Amino acid sequence: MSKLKDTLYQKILDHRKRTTKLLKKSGDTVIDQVTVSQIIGGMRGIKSLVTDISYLDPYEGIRYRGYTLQEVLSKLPKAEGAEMPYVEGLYYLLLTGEMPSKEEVEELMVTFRNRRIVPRYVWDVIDSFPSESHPMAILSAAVMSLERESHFNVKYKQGLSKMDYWDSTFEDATNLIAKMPLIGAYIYNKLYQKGKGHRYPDPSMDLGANFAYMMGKDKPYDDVSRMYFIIHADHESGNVSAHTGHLVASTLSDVYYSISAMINGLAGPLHGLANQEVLRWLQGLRNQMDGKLPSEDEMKQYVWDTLNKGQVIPGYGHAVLRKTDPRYTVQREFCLKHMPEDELFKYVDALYKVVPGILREQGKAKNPWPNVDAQSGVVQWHYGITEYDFYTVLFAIGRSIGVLSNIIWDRALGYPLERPKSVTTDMLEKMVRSTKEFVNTN
Ligand code: AMX
Repeated sequence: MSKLKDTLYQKILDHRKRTTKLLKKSGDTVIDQVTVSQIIGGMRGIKSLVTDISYLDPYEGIRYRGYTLQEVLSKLPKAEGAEMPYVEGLYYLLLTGEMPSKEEVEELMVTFRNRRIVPRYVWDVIDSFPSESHPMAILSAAVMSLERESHFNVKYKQGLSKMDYWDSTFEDATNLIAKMPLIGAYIYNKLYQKGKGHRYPDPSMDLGANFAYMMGKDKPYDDVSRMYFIIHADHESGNVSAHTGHLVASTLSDVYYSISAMINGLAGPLHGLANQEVLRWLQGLRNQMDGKLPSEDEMKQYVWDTLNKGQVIPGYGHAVLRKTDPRYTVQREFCLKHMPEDELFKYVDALYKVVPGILREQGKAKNPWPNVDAQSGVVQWHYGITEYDFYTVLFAIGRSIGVLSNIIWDRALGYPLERPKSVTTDMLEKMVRSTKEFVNTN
């Protein structure tokens, strides 16, 4: 057993006792109430999922296993001369809750390296897509096509104890994470470089550096990849992509079905696709300005024009966060260091000064501050990835690391099939009529 798997197993044994005790002793304890607006309003804020991989505080932002993003970036081991840590180390941290040593990360890098090979039929699936297809649709299909590789399915058919579900799920998850960057780079190459820029992975490189290499990018794009995959990895369990992955996996569908579904959820403009929307929107402004940097008043006018057309300002607002997203801040700091003179970064910076005030004045958005997507496309654009349809693929590679870690733990703790209850509008109206508040106010 590898060090990671061994450590994970010990953690699982300990954690099972806590979950069993909670269920046995406190199974009927009420911890939340549900309002009509939460039911009609997309289940906002209802406490109904449990995960120990990450927690999203509305004012502080995401913590992975208790660590803030800044702590994760400074404490995880790094390659010689790198600014950003190994992505492999993040997988170790998310799975075990322990900050890995460099040796532990190196062992995991070998594990990933040995699992990189993507079967030929996956390339055929990708190649069979018309070139106008969205890269997220291709990614979803490519991951789906790998389903026949699932160890979990083979074991399940052989008759697997529930206690052992996590083991073959771990194998599947690790196999998939190792392959995702290769699949992503291949899709980029097929769609935008007509297959001419394809590079095989370099066995001496870590996951982030290899992705940069396969994309044909020089330093510091290796750090951009590492940063990008790490900051997008997890955002607790209620966001659409994480929740979809968990929901599908709760039926004991294997990780390929689950991650393909996760990718489909991420592909919506209110979620992962927002980063490409930001770029499209900024390009609209740039075209309108004939390339010159807009004044503050011109910027304000563009924001108001968008709102007055009934559209949202992409990259701003959040269902949980009530402050500037730390994932935005991490990228902003990277931009300030590496590309302060970038024209689009200047646009983003200028927007930061006007959008929150306008959204507050408009009075609809509960959170007027920028989220991760307000910055992420601009970084990619700067390093030559100007095909913004592709940005959500990068998000998906990162997000799969967190969602897969969660699925392994779901299986380890025996979380059951997810099945919330729905009611009809008639029932809802009846329930409201029968409450004390309704009687008193009508
Ligand atoms: N611009 C304009 N209006 C906004 C807004 C924005 N950026 N963010 C929220 N609003 C509006 C909503 O559309 C809603 O309007 P309505 O009452 O007419 O329906 C109202 O403000 C209340 O919404 P909310 O409770 O503040 O947000 P939410 O939880 O319903 O939605 C989100 C959250 C992210 C979908 C929303 O803020 C949004 O559409 N933002 C722009 C798209 C975006 O950046 N998405 C990426 C989010 C991060 C991610 O998942 N990658």
